[in-house]
Amino acid sequence: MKRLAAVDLGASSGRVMAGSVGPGQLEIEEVRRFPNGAVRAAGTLYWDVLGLHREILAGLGQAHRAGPLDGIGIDSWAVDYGLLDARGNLLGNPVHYRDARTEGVLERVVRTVPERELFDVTGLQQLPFNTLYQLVSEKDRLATASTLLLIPDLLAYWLTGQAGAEHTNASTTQLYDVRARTWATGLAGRVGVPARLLPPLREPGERIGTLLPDLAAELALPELPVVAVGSHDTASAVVAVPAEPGANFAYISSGTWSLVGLELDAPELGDAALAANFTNEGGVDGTIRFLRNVMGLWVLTETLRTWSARDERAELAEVLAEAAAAPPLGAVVDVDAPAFLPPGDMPARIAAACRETGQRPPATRGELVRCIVDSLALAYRRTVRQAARLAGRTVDVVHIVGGGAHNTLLCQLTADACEVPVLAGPVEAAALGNVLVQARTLGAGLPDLAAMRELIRRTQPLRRYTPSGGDWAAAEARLHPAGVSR
Ligand code: ADP
Ligand code: LRH
Repeated sequence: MKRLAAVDLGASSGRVMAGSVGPGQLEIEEVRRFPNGAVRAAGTLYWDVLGLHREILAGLGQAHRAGPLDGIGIDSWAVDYGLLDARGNLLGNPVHYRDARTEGVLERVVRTVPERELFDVTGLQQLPFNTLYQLVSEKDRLATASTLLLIPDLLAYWLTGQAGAEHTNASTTQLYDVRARTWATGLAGRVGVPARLLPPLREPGERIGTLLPDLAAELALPELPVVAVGSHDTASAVVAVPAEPGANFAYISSGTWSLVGLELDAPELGDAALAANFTNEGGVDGTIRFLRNVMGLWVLTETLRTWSARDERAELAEVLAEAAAAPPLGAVVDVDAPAFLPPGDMPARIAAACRETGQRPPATRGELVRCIVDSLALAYRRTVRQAARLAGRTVDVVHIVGGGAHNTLLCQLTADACEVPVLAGPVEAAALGNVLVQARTLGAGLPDLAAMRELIRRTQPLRRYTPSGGDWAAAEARLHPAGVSR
């Protein structure tokens, strides 16, 4: 048996999980969970990256005390980074991708490098917060920097002293050549990002290094190997999608964001994929994650936050029960509208979106939450269908992994909206994918993704939802009368 620590940092919470892997065996337990999110200071939204580092160290110590560890892997949300100076010191605090500093940057950049060309090289969807746009927004500060490290690479650097960039997360920067699997240094130069900032790439499964001796001593840990996993949380989550061999499956990695798409062997770079704003992110073992970002449970979390800021106490389980009892498909909104991206008053934005599309805004808490969950399921339908059409595939089953797999209303409505069965679970897919890739590196067998998924199917609780109807096409027509829009 190997016992492995998976550090998995989502945009809402971080956790240190301990996974045990042996022949035909896979168990995972939560060792430590801590909140994560934006911290606003002097008008800028930051991450508390040092707080995350402190929590990781505490979690690793705890995990090892509960049973000796054999390795450590780190995955996190994508696109964000820290800059280091020539001595390896952090220059400034990493900024949150929802910060307003990227407003208008994408529009400026595409005047220099047209969208078609950007997509041709990087295969990436246009999101205003792609690393490329974040870097351009702080171009004047780049002269003092010598290395850019994406969040999981930065945290691994603090554990091992080794700097590098793991491929799956590098592929989310829009500075990565999706076909050559190298940094797109020519593109970086054209937008004014110095190529010297981009560190050597490393494959998921590579050993990054070992815990620094002083850290190991402080934590009473051995000098454990730190292994590069699919360091983009979505890449690790897709590893743990319990797809049957040969199945025509789509996946939804449903957490703060919902990442909805297919696993392909090669990027899909046609005009239709560009027009539909699909992305080709790098997956573990050279796969391509052909997907689209759907705004996700963020809209619900932010709604709860808005209510609690007004002292209207609202527990998730309670409002979901009210939503389940509310009339179906009363009002729907396009959750992917840019208005829902920044933090703020989601109930007010939802009401405004309903009025704009000639619908009566939700009148009660239950109706509002029902509107969010219906709208998410509708976006899942739209995106799964688009992905299948663009890739020339059929989809017979949709896997939901991540925290959204706990949401029984959302899972049922997804089966209804997509008109195919939904298989929900595992909830901790990213941590499981992280553990499995480490386990392979450290000699636990598991030669390929199929073997990893087989182990997930055999060991993890999954729940099946069967389609039960609803007029989803009519709901879609309320939002996009002329067909699917971008
Ligand atoms: P991230 O990795 O982005 O931080 P997670 O995958 O942990 O996100 O998912 C968090 C979301 O999962 C929460 O915002 C919540 O909506 C949903 N969730 C978690 N637990 C439950 C639950 N017991 N019932 C319903 N939804 C849940
Ligand atoms: C999900 C995620 C997603 C990215 C976003 C920034 O946690 O990594 O895949 O697009 O965060």
